[in-house]
Amino acid sequence: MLRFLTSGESHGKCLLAILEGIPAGLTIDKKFIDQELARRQKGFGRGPRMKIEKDKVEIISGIKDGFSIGSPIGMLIRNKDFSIDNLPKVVSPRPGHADLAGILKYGFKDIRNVLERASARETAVRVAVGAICKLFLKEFDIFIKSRVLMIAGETKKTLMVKKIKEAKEKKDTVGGIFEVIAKGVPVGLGSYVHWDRRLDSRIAEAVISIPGVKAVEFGLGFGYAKRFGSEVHDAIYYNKSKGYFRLTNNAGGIEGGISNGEEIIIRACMKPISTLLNPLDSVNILTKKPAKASVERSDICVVESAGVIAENMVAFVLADAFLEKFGTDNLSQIKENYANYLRKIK
Ligand code: EPS
Repeated sequence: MLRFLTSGESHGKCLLAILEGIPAGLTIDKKFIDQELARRQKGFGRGPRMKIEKDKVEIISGIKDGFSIGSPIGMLIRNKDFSIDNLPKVVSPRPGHADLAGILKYGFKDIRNVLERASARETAVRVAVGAICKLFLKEFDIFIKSRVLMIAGETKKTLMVKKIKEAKEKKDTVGGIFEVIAKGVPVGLGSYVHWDRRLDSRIAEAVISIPGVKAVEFGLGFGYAKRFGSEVHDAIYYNKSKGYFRLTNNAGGIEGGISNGEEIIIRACMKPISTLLNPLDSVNILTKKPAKASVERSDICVVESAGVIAENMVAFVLADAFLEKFGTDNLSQIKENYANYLRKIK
C-alpha cells in the first residue's frame, strides 16, 4: 500500500525521497518533520558533521494547502557539506563497513564510491518519510517512541555517557541497544497467512536495514530461550469495558505475525561505528600491501539516533499495514472503516 524510494550520497547535493500511497486529506505539519530530523541529529557521541548539517525538509510535491492530495509526496533535504567531487580517494577498506565487499561487488577502485551511499546520512530522508507516517498514525492515536537501553555493556545513563567519553578519549567507538515501543496499535495488523505479510518480519527488516544494526528482537526475544512455555506466554482475559486483554506482554505485541492489541516492543543492537580513529589492519586495494584502514571524520556513538530512525522505520511499516487493513483513498473514509472495526471486535 505504501512504498518509498530514496536517493542521495552523504556529501552529494541533497537527499531525496518519494513516498507513495499516503491517502488524501492528511494534514502535513512540516514543523513536526523538521523536529524529527533534529531528534535524529542529536545524541551524545555524534561527530563534527552534525555541527555542519541543520536538516530541514523541503516538500516538493504531493501536498496542497497543507494537506496530502493522494499523489506521491516528494521530499528533499539539502546537504550543507556537499563536497563529494573534491573529496580524496579512499583505498584502505574499513573493517565492519561496506567498503571492501562494495568495491569488489561494483568493480570500483575508489572506496568513496561505496561509502558515500553506504553512509547513514541517507537515514535523514528516511526519517522524513517516517515522520509523515507518524502523522498518519497519530490520526488513529498510534504513537511510537524509543529509548537507549545499553551502551557498551552499561545500562545506567551516567555510565553510558562515561563509556562514550572513554571511547572518545581512546579514539574508539561504542554501540549499544535501543528499544522502540508502539502504543495504540489495534489488533489485526499483518497476517499469519504468508511469510512476507507477517508484521514482525516486516518490522525486523525495516529495523535491521538501518546501517550498523546487527540484531532485532520482539518482547522477551532471546529471553524465550531460557524459560518454560507456561512461564512466557501471555494468558488471555476478557471484561466488558476492556474487551480482551493480557496481564503480561512477553510477545511484544505480535502473535502469529499479527498485532494483538498490546504495545509493540522492539529492541535492536547496534554495533560500534566501524570508522576508527585508531584504525585496524587492512589492505591497500591498489597495491594489495598491508595498510591501516582509512580514517574518515565520523561519530563515536549513534545508538540514540538509530532509535529515532527505527521509530520512523517502524512508523512506515505500521502505516503500511494499517492501510492494508483499513485503507482507501481518503482519510475520513479510513477513519470510518477503523471505527466500525473497533466496534466489531469488542
Ligand atoms: C557516516 C559518517 C559521518 C557521519 C554520517 C555517517 O559523516 P561524515 O563523514 O560526513 O562526517 O556523520 O552521518 C551523517 C552524516 C548523518 O546525517 O547521520 C558514515 O560513514 O556512515
